Amino acid sequence: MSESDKHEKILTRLAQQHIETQSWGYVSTGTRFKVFNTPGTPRDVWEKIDDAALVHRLTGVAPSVALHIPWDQVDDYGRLSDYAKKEGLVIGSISPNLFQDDDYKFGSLTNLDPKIRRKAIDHSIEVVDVMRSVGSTQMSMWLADGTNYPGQADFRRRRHFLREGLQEIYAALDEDMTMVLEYKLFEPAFYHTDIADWGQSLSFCQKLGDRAKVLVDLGHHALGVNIEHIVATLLDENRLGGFDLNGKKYADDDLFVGAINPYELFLIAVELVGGEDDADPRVAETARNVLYKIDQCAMIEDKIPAMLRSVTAMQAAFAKALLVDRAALSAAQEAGDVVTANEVLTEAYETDVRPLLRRLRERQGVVADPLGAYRDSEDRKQRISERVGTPAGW
Ligand code: PSV
Ligand code: MN
Repeated sequence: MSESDKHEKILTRLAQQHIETQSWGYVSTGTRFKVFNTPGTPRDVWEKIDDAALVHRLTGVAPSVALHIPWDQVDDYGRLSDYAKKEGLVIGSISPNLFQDDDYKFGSLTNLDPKIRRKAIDHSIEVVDVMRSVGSTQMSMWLADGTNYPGQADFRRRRHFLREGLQEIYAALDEDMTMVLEYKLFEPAFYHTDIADWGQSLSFCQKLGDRAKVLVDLGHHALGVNIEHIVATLLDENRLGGFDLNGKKYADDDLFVGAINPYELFLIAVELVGGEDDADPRVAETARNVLYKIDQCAMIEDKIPAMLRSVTAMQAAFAKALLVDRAALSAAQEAGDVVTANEVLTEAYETDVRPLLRRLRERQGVVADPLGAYRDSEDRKQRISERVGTPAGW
């Protein structure tokens, strides 16, 4: 294939990229020590939609926004969905919230009290109704459930409650809806988390049904864990449902994407691109249907610029992964030539893909430099001057 044909193929794939931004990435959040505000922060869900729409207008690849209920609760979800559509967006995945109620101190779906378990199930089923009203087909489920001390609870008993609860919620989904089930190593619980890793999530998904898949949050692993290997394994099991994209230095620090370890992001993209072209149609289909959702929280940074950085970092990671010379990689692997195999990867990683992305944006009719365009924009000035009053948070 000639260089220009190769670039054409890459541009076609990049034009199909779909990165979902999340409503709570536009609001003021922080640490348990302090929440700092930044000027221009949305005050309600409508303004969060405005910001997500702006990110899509600037990048051309972020046409959906994820919601979290009750953070984004409204009286009329039809109106919310129409509003998003008018702004050029659709509502993407929706998350129930099973972690911010006093009743959940000792767990939600794993709570010993059947009334509390019922409440958690009912809330999640209400979220299915919200999904129907806005045309969302993905429930993104994360549980904060866990314990802080050895002896605090019976692991297996909690696991049984959890399975029953998830089964009831899964059964409430329509045929065209899926559940993506997130895992997290620790926090807010420190001794054990009920779904602590990908294997535990996978085992629940296998019990639920084909429409339950694992969600990988890039911040939810111990340091040094090989996330690209997890991605490959889940692809192979046809159970990779999606990502919560962010950057992390230590744990769930929710920094913007690619800020800390862009090489890791690239290696993950290499697995995904490889999966999309896999000879096994089930693997290829799984890879093509992956949800790419951002899950970052701005603690000190301006939210829209941080979101633009994340979206463009994902574009760059994919562009580089698409540049990998797969034939040369296989040949080096076959020959046991580890140095060349690694060189093939770094060759792609070190390529400057900015000219390619500028060409892509030109074709998509968006600005060449989304972040630069936002910095100088009326949109930014207007947000800062008009959005006075209490910013939205959690
Ligand atoms: C939990 O840390 C988590 O990653 C889940 O995805 C929540 O929905 C989200 O963060 C809240 O920011
Ligand atoms: Mn997450």
